Amino acid sequence: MEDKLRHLLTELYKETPCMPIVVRLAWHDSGSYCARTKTGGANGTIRFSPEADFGANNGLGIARNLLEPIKKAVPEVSYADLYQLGSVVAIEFAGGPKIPFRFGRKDLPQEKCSPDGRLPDATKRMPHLREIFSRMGFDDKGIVVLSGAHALGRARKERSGFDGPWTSDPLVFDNSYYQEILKEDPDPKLLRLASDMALLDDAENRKLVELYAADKDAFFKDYVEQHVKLSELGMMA
Ligand code: TBV
Repeated sequence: MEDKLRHLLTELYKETPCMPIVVRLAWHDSGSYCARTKTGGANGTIRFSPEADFGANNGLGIARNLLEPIKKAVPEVSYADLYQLGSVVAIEFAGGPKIPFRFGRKDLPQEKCSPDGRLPDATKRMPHLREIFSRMGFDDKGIVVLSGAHALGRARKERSGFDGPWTSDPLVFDNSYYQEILKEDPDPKLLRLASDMALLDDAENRKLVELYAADKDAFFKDYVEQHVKLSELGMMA
């Protein structure tokens, strides 16, 4: 099953370069996790209303529709596993690290949709990001590392209200996100959210940003660890 899924996902990315929005879909499914109540997480409920219609999830129906033929071709895979494997294959396809993958996420029913408000607000800075990410079980390092996924993709006015890519090649997964946010003279064509610049607010976090900007291998190594954790939130619940 894994080989067939990886093949179909790779064929999809060759035809339609939708890697960024699939990464965002997977993160918004798993990022609803609450470690205290053991609710939410990578459980496929993002495809049901009301969760599908939350403002933070605007546009993600596009990613779900692109993945649906793969679910039809391999019906034994759960949506939760398909979204997370889709993200892992997308990152690898875009030149990022190979991320180990485990199957076994269970799809939960519509009644188990997560409440709204569990994903971060792009207009806010570190105190808000800490509150959101610590609920999932991440510390500051997790926030800095996972934000590097913004090497991929762009914001769109009609989805989030923001506009533009974070890096000059939004279909390549590398450490360029960190290089861009450190620039004193930012490229006016590139996007910087308050939540991106927040990574420079604390000396410790800034040091990590500087390390990742200078050392792609260090970024990839830490990214793999944090991504596996993100992709498995709620899996054992
Ligand atoms: C898109 C918000 C992966 N993220 C994205 C948008 C916005 C944010 C644009 C949506 C649109 O207009 O279509 C507004 N990004 C945030 C916020 C933070 C942030 C609030 C706060 C820190 N993002 C992310 C993680 C991951 C992503 C953990 C994956 C691991 N997000 C992501 C991708 C894209 C967005 C690949 O959150 C591009 C999608 C940690 C596309 O091109 O369609 C960064 C973090 O960082 C918060």
